[in-house]
Amino acid sequence: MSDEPFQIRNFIDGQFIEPVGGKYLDNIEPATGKPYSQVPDSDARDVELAVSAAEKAFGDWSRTPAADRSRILLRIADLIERDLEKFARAESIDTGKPLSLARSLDIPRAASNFRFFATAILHTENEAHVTDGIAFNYTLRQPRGIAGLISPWNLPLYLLSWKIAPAIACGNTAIAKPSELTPMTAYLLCEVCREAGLPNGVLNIVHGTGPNVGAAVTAHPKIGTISFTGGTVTGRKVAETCAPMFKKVSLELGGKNPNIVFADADQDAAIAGSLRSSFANQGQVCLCGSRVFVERPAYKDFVERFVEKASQLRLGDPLEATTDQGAIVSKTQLDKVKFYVDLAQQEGGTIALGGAAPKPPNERCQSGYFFPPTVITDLPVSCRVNREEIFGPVITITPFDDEEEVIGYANDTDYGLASSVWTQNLNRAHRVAEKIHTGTVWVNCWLVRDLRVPFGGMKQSGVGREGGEEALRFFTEPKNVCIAT
Ligand code: TXE
Repeated sequence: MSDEPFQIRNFIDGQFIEPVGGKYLDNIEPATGKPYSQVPDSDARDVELAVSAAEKAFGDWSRTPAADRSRILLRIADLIERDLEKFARAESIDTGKPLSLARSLDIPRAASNFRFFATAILHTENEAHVTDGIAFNYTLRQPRGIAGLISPWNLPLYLLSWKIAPAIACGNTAIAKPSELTPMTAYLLCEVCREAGLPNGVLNIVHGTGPNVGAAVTAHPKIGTISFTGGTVTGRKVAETCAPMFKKVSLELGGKNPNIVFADADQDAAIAGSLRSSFANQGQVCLCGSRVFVERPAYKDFVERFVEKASQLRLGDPLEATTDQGAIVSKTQLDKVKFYVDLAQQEGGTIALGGAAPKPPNERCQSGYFFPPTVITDLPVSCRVNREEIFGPVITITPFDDEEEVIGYANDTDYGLASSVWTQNLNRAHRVAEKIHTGTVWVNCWLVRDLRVPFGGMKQSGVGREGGEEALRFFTEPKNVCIAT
């Protein structure tokens, strides 16, 4: 075993190659705070190589029959499942999330993303319209060309596959830029794609920072379609670059999601569901319900029981089987979480649970980035902690007195990604779901995902929808052919 850290390579034209500039960044393991590998610090020159490869591959790939594209994507899904443990371990080490979560959620969902789109393209329907006595119109949905796919660090393989699968299933070629914080599973995916027989240049992965590589992908004139998932601040930069170039853009951004618990709800289910929606992946999921609102008659009991359950979540080394709460992805993100907990106390909040960095879970994790599940009460609804995305294991719980009041609270945010409503009153469930301004409303559940439904946010949570038919429409260009009769 050499002393040199393992160096990830870019994957361009079916080959693993060094960055043109020969520079690398340390890839830090969140659980230890120490580098465990290196990732290419690529730049626009590497993006140019990837564009050439994607351009060269587009002709044949776009003309490949859907059944053949489907077969390759199904093979990719099978190989991800074959190598599940290898992917899950890499994901856990890279992100700090519990290995159990990577094994049960992230990696299986990545395989299902490939499988879903591999079969979806076999059943697409194209419209036809007869203009009486004059013409016959039909719609051709054609691949758009090279797609630029930029993904974040929180669900690395899950969100990257959510973009790669539909993009290439539709006959496009792709240049993907994973987060520089969590590159490992993207690297392993390239090995699997090559083994599955994906032709060279169909998928190219260029590793590196946002400003050096992400910005180059976004600005490249030959990359006409951009699918971005990340923070709202960065999403705005992507949109500003794409707008004057008339690129097709999908933005899946941040959230500050309401989780509303009515007094008539099944409180056991609401508490169990709220624990997951509050602290899954250390609260680093854009869909987490970080603003909990509880109807006053149930409020005191909910807070007591929720805090008790949350105190039992086991914070530990992500690689240990008993761990429920792993490490925060980076020192930067940990500092952001600590900042908001301090701010909450300045804004008058009460720390009902957590609130301070814990002792390291073991010797190996002495210098890791850990923060316990934290519950804050007694905050004003419109304070900064209740308006700004924290993206960590920190939630607020606030009482409310009636439906109109809580809908006002829920909608009083710049975001509009997702929400949960817990009630056993069916009429109220439909009424509230209709009035909440979010792209997804879960009733008596959270993170139940059906890949056929449109998925995305309103307001500053994003533009466009991914998933299902929406994704197939996003990654294709409809052309109307009108034939005079
Ligand atoms: O996101 P960034 P980060 C939120 C969350 C988090 C914040 C920042 O609040 O604290 O975003 O997280 C690439 N042009 N979400 O730093 O910076 C970057 O390299 C093109 C919500 O991860 O948006 C990475 O690959 N690309 C989100 C990707 O963009 C650029 C999940 C995301 O990085 C770029 C993650 C640029 N100028 C964070 N700058 C969600 N909705 O799930 C950076 N990138």
